[in-house]
Amino acid sequence: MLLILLLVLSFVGIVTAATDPPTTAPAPPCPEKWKEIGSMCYWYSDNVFRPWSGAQSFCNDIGGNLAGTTDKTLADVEKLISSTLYTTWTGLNKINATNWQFVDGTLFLASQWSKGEPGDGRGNCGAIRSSPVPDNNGYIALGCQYSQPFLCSQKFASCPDTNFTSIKGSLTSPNYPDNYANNEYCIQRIIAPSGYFIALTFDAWIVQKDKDAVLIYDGYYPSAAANLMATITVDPTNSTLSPYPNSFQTKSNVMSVIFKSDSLINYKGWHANYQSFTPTDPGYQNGTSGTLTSPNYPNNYPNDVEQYQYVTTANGTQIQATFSSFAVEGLYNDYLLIFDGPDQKSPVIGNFSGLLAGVPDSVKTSGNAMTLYFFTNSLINFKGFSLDWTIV
Ligand SMILES: [Ca+2]
Ligand SMILES: [Ca+2]
Repeated sequence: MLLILLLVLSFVGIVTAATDPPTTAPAPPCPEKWKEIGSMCYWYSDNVFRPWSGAQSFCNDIGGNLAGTTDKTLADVEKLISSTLYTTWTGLNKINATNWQFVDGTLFLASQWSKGEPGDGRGNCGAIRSSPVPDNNGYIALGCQYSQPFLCSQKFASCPDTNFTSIKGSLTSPNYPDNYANNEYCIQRIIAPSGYFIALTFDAWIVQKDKDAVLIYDGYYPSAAANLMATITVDPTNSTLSPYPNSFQTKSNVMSVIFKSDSLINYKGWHANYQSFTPTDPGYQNGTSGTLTSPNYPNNYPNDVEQYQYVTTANGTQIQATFSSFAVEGLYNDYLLIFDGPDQKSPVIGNFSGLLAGVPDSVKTSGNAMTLYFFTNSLINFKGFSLDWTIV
């Protein structure tokens, strides 16, 4: 647990705000050149002709299937193909002696047949035609071997904007741990109380590299105040692969996380945990002696604190630190870490929680730098600590 925390903390603070202005236009639900009808995106092949199975392969290659329609979308789909004189392949095909089915799973209703269809022995694949004569509209049965223009469809992204207001929690890609869909565009916002910051840490990442991405903004997206912190397409949990840190920390009380997938190929997605906390700027001391305290000391420290304090003294000196007061919620719910060196990568010389009786009178560094890290969880606070240091 502590190791994970330390790994997380080691990344915090690396990220700097990018200067790219956020775009505020919502992304269209369908990819370019696909038309939105109902809850689906449709793509018409126009002058590309294929036999039915070749048409299905073509649709698969661009992220969809041969199209299905419902009674509600049929008329709009007919309009989409009204410029062609050809009947157009759809995903309809005969699966046994009496039943027809769309390849994308859409339920086919017999009311969509053109008058007199399907007829006997006309073929096992379903094409659609658009005619000025209403009786000739709709589906006809045709031999699957004929090369026809065709119509592909795919679901469009439909994850709703979601705001999270609890102090800690997790975010995932849609459907996680099942695969996300193509064409997703999801905005998830973490909104903490005023005065809080937010840290987000990924713990699972299987996303199509360079094609599907998570964008992290410091601030409310979309708004002019939102700063793009990162556009992640490479596994942030793999520090040897990824140019990104695995943990992102805002400097405001809102974080917006956008997930975008393109029109092809989807994976299991990602999972990340977030934690809101009271920001406490790091403290820096130098010279020959001083006093370090928890925030608000001698009043109780706040919940959700993460605070670093750094002491640096002259070369060749060591630092001896003596507790005059220590009252921190025990069992490491809240704790003070002391590092023997200039940062949190230095060896730990103390990890203290509880009351004064449980901590040593003093600790001593081996060199001229000491780092303190104070963490408090979201419940229960005490008076905190006061630590006098001096060079020796
Ligand atoms: Ca993709
Ligand atoms: Ca606490």
